[in-house]
Amino acid sequence: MKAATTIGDYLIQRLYANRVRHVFGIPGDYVLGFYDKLDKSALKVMTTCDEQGAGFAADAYARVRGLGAVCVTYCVGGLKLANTTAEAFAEKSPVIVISGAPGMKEREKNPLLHHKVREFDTQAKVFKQLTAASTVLSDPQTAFQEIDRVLHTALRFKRPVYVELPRDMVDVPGIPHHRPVELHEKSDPAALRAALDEAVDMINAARRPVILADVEVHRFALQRVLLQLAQRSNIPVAATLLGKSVLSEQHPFYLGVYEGAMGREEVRRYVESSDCVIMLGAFMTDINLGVFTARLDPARCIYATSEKLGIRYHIFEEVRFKDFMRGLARAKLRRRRLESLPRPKPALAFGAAPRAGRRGMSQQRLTIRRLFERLNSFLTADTVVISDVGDALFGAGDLFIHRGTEFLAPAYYTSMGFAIPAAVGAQCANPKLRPLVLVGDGAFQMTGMELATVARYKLNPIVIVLNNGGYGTERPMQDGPYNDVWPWRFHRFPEVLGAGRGFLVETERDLNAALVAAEQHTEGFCLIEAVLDPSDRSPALERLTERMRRHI
Ligand SMILES: Cc1ncc(C[n+]2csc(CCOP(=O)(O)OP(=O)(O)O)c2C)c(N)n1
Ligand SMILES: [Mg+2]
Repeated sequence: MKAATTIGDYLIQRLYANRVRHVFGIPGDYVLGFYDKLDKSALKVMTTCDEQGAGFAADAYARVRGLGAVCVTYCVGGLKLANTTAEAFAEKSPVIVISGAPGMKEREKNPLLHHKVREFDTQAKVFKQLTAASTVLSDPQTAFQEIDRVLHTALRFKRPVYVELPRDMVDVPGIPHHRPVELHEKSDPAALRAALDEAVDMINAARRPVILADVEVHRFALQRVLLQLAQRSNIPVAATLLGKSVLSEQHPFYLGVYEGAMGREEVRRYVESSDCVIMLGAFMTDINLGVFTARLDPARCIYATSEKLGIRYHIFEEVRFKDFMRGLARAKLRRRRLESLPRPKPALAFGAAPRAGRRGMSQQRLTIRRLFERLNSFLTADTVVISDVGDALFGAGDLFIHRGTEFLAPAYYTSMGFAIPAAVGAQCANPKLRPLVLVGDGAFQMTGMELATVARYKLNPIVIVLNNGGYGTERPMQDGPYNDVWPWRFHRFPEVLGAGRGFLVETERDLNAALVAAEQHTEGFCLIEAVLDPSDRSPALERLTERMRRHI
């Protein structure tokens, strides 16, 4: 007779059934039993240096693969995931946060067990605030249903969920013959039809409609549908910074990144002067839309997300984002004449091809503008660009993402420390991708030790540390000694780790040599320390600072 499925086994089965193959985290006694199960399962445990690293890795994994998982011990580990879970919530990344906890029997007389904060449920209460659904698997009668419920929520809303697993429940069987509930959510057909009719009328009557594509197009894997919609109608597409790379930036109808005041002026003007902005999967956030400088009038907008569908001032209930987008892509939209658009031109100032000769390179000291110009010609379809917060993010807005190149960044929540652990997650999620990590010296200090995780699991990202001697982004707003950072010798990290290759880059020529070498060194990671002047800034940060100054 087949042994009954335990709660721990069921959780693992459901993760596997939803394409999860890696679980990031650090063990502890409250979760050791479950770690043993994970170790014996088809899932691979990825031990990181710090729980925050595990959280960021799981977030990036979820962004690339559709679902991610992190597993830690009670409070000392779990509470370190508060920040990464907040980010996953804010930026719509479906991460399953699994935490071990004291057993239900141990809790009976409310003893002072180690790692406990105030009450046994303190951590669960914290995560209730940070997730779309949470559960404590304390009852074998409901445990399987609870696992189904939270997973369903994560997949439906692309948000993180919390699963607490008391250590004495891991091996307890759940109810027999349970069948997992599959996710099949349908729109109300009449509401969908009415919404599509109204949207099509509005778009067809518009003089110059424009699509603004954001993060949910990516999260719901609707990139092809977006492409079809744009190709059938010839309506131009702008992306937000969070949604960057939803569409190849080489398409004739691609406009560029729309970021309000931060973005290029011609993109801003085009979007804001349109009489019909079709916002697909968009977030009305400040950084994403350029720190409150975006001017979009709801009367001219179609606003479709997984949570809300609004057409002008009408709100439609029971219409799924996927169905709406698919419906639009198939609808009778007027096919327009393709205008010549103010498209970004990829800067090839370093020579026409990535490995082209030495034309244009010099002993000039490297600037951030030239760094990004050179990177434009370095990207391939197998690159995933991962930007940390700082000029690594602002500068990357102007990068010219090729067909299939992915772009990951905490462009809304903007927590420093994302990029290096995210490289671990992204490469596990899709081993064909080689991450190109852009990280400031300040952000590197926070999670740079996850390079040890990179080394341990033989991953091979190319990490570029933008070393400008401190918190460069903050200097134009307000400067002081608090913005300085200790001058680490970043390029010597590989020596300390006994893995990878380091490069010190001070001139344009150094950069080119380092990139060519890094491209060839695929056996391990490469760390390129790019020395920049503390007062140097990317054109995007320059634009933002300039326009903010005018607004203050
Ligand atoms: C976790 C976290 N702490 C603080 C901040 C505030 N902050 C935003 S940008 C920045 C400076 C980033 O410095 P660095 O990584 O060196 O990049 P740079 O601005 O120099 O390009 C700081 C401290 C933040 N966004 N996230
Ligand atoms: Mg810096």
